[in-house]
Amino acid sequence: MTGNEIAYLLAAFAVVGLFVFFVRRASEKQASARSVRDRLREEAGRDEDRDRPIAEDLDQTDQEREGAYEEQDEGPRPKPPDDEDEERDKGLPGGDTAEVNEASRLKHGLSKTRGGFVARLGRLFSRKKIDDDLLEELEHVLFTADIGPTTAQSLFTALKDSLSRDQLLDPDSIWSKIREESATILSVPAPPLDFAGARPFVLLMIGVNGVGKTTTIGKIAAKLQREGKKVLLAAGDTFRAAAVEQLEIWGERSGAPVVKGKDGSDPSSVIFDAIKRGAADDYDVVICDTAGRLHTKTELMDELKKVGRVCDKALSGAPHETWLILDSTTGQNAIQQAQLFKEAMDITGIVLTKLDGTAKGGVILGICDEMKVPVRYIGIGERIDDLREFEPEAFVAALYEKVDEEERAQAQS
Ligand SMILES: Nc1nc2c(ncn2[C@@H]2O[C@H](COP(=O)(O)OP(=O)(O)O)[C@@H](O)[C@H]2O)c(=O)[nH]1
Ligand SMILES: [Mg+2]
Repeated sequence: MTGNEIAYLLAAFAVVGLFVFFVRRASEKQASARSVRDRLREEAGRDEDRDRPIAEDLDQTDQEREGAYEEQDEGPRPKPPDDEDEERDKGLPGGDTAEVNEASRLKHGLSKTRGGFVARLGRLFSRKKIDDDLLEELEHVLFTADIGPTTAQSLFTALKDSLSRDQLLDPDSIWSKIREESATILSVPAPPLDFAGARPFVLLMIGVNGVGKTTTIGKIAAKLQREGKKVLLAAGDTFRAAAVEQLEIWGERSGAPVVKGKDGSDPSSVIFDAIKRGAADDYDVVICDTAGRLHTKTELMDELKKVGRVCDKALSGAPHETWLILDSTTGQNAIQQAQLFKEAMDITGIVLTKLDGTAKGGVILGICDEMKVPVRYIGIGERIDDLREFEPEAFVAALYEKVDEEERAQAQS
């Protein structure tokens, strides 16, 4: 081969090499643009449901409301059981396995919340140098978390007041104090739940539309039926035809019959009939669904108060428990809702739903701290067994479980 030929060959290689290089760079750029777009789209989705104030929820114009109902009338449907469900419904094998599994499912359910303010705390404490600035940053993290300013303040004051100066420079001391204080806040004193305390035991479920009332009723009915209790459901959300249908689907799944009225009938009369039937047919528990939105906020509250009075008329002492259902994805708006409902109703328990789908689960601290009403159950998914009795210690353990790399990355992004 002559020198010229070698030179041509090298030049040809260089051209091919350059071509390949540019093609690869172009495709990498496209991929990264796509992932940024995906992320932005995801974030936009999250933004949409962020902090929709209850006033807006309850004071919509008729037109807006109808639009919302049309959407809802297609209706959330209970998830059909899948193989995993069937496995779970049959119960888990050994005691230990069940416990481990339970803890890991709770941990999994709370992973998004851990990716939120807990991961931010974790990052704060993973720094090599701990100094006075840390306190300031800690205060900032707490105040921008979804626990609400009142609770952030009380947590922060508790840390400053109870830890020595040395301890305040030690991440482990601060970390364990935060856990301890959180457990104290979450352990709202409450009498044990006793469904056998009345017959039938009347459980009234209230809360704004879409928070998960009907779903939670289905999950609780299934749980009680599994425990051998006879459960009757009252379709008290007579404002929307789809709401009755949705409750009926849950009734079929859990094996609990549903008492319903004619379209648009008075919710109180449906609930009255259900309680009377519950007593006559020897049911253990009657769970009452209610509407989450009427024409105005005042009307809704008046309606709920009336439902309460009618329960007592049907069976003296009823409702035996009134639970407010709150959607954790609405963050601090859930605290506002709780305050509003508490003014009208004697709330004896809270169910916090959708903890699986949000980084705002820290709001549970604010709810317990400000309401002093016990959280009875938490919802960690849409399936029939995605409901957990709320145990403060287990919750704190799962919430402050060491934040792993993946979650930290999620929090940083
Ligand atoms: N991811 C998740 N979704 C839930 C949970 N609880 C309820 N949902 C969903 O929230 C939506 C509204 O629930 P629904 O029971 O109709 O609310 P209601 O209007 O208060 O009766 C439905 O799509 C449910 O599947 C939960 O714990 N986790
Ligand atoms: Mg409903």
